[in-house]
Amino acid sequence: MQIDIITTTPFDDQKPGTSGLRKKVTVFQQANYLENFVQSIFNSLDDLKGKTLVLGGDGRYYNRQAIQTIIKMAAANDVAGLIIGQGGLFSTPAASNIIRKYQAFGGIVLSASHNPGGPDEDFGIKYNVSNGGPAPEKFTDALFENTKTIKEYKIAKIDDVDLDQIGEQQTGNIKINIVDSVADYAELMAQIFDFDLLKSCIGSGYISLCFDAMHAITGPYAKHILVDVLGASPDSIINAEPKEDFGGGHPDPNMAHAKELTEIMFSDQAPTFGAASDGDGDRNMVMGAGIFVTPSDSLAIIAANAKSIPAYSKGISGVARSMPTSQAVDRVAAKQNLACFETPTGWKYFGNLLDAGKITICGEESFGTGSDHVREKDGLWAVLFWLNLVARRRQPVAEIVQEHWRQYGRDIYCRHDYEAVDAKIANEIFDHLKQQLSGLAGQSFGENTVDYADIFSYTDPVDQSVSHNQGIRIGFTNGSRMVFRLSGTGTVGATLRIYLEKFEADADKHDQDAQEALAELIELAEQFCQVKQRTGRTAPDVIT
Ligand code: G16
Repeated sequence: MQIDIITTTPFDDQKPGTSGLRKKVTVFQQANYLENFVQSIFNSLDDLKGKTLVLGGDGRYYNRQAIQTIIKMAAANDVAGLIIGQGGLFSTPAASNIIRKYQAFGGIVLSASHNPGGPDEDFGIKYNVSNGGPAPEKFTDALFENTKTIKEYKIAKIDDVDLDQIGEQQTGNIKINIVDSVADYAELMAQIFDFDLLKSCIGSGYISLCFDAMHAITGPYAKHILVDVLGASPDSIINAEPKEDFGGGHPDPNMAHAKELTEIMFSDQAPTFGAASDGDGDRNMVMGAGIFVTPSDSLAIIAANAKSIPAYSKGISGVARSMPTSQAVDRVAAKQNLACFETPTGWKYFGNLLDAGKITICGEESFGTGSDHVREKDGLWAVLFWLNLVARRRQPVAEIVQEHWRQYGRDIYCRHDYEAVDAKIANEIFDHLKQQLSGLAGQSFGENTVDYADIFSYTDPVDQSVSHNQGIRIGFTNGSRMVFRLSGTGTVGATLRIYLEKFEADADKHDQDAQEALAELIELAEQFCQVKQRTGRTAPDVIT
C-alpha cells in the first residue's frame, strides 16, 4: 500500500465548537481543509495503531466524498479497521451505539446536525471516544492546537471503497466492514422499550402517529422501527426519504422548521402523537394533539416517569440538564430524591456523569434528551419513550403534561435566537452584559428581584476539570431566570440565544401562552442586553 505524505499549511479556523467543527461545505472543499482536520484528529490520539474506528454521517452533501478521504487517511495512519454504516450513513446515536457495542477505539461522525445541507450549506465532523460520546474538551483543545501547527498529512493510494455493499472487504492494509446502519440500533431500542405493548396500541389504532423525518437520517430508522416493527401505517412517516440537501429544508425539529408536522398536530385531524427529529437524528420534538411539549418539560416528564419503561423500571440513579435548560427536571429530582447536575451546554459534559453511573437520564433545552443507553442524545429514543408512556398511561400527551404541571408546577419557558449577528456587535453585547453583572444582585425590576448574576463555570464532579465562560445567567428571588449565550454550532456570524423561564405554581395559570407569561422578562432581557437596539432587529429570528 503506497502512502503519500502531503505537505500542508495550517488553517486558523479549525476550533471545534459545541459539537465538532461545523463550516460551509465550500470551506471544507478547500484543498487540504478536511485532510488537515482529520490528520489533527489522528495526531491527537495516542495508540491509534491497530485500532478499529467507526465512521459514518448523516448523509448530507459531501458525506460520501469525505468518507472516501477519511478511509484513505485512516489506512495511512495505521488504523486496522473501520466499521462504516451502509452508504456511509449512521445517525449520531446509532454511531454511538456501534462504538459501544463493537468496542471500537472511537469514531468519526460527519454531521452539521440541524444545520441545512447542500453545496452552499453546512458540513461538520467530530470525534467520539470509546464510550461512544463526543470527545471531551481536553481532547478538542489538543486537536485545535494540532490544527494550528500541522505541516503534513498521510494518505494511502487505494481505490474508493464500495460503501453500499454490506460485508467485510480488505483494501490496502485496512479492513472495512460495511454494516446495516439501522439493525443494531433497532435491536437496542427493542431492549429498552415495551415493543409488545407498543405493537398492540399502534396496531389497534389506540395510538396514531405522525413522525417528521425532515428528509434526514431518521427516515430509514423510523420506517423500520415504527412501521415495519411496530406496525404504524407507512404514511405516518412524513418527509421520510433522506436527501443530501434535506429537500431544501432546515432539519431542525422545532415548530418554526417542522411546519408541516406542526400544522397537522394543531388541526382537527391531529393524530394522538407527533414528533420530529433533526439532520443526524439526535434531536427530537414531541407533540400531542394540540400541544407542543418543550424539551425542558419533556426531560422532566421522562425523568418523572422513567420507572414505567422496562429498561428503567428499577429506578434511575440521577438526572442532569444543561445550564440554560429549565429547572423543571430539578423539581422532579427534588421530589424523587435523585441527584441532579447542571452542566454547560454540550452533550460531551454528560459523558463522565453517565460513565460514573451518577446519572441515567439527561437532556437539554436544544431539543436533546437521552439516557445511559448511548453517549449521545437520541431523537428516536425520546420518541419511543413518549409512545411507551402514552401506551402505558393510556392518556393523551396533553393530559400527561398537564398532570405533571399540577404535580410539580410549570416552568414556563422559551428561547429567543438572534441569528447571523455581526460578531463585533455580539461581542459588544456580551461586554455590556458583563459590565452590569457585579451590580445587579439585590436590584428589583418590577416583580423580579435579582438574586445572582454571574458567568457560569462548571467543575466536572468526576475528573474535576473546569470549564469557564459557559454563558451569563441572571437568577431572580422568585425562581425566574434568564440566560444569555452565544451558540457554538452556527456557521454564519454569531447567534445570540436568550433563554427565559418563570415558575408558575398555580394550576389555574398553567394554560398561559409562554410569550405572554414571559413578556416582562423578555422586556427586561432586552433592557440588559440591548440586542434589538444594537442590531436594529425588531424580533428574534426563531422562538422555541
Ligand atoms: C449540539 C450539542 C448539544 C447542544 C447544541 C446547542 O447539538 O450536541 O449538546 O445543546 O449543540 O448548541 P449551541 O446552543 O451552542 O448552538 P447538535 O444537535 O447541534 O449536535
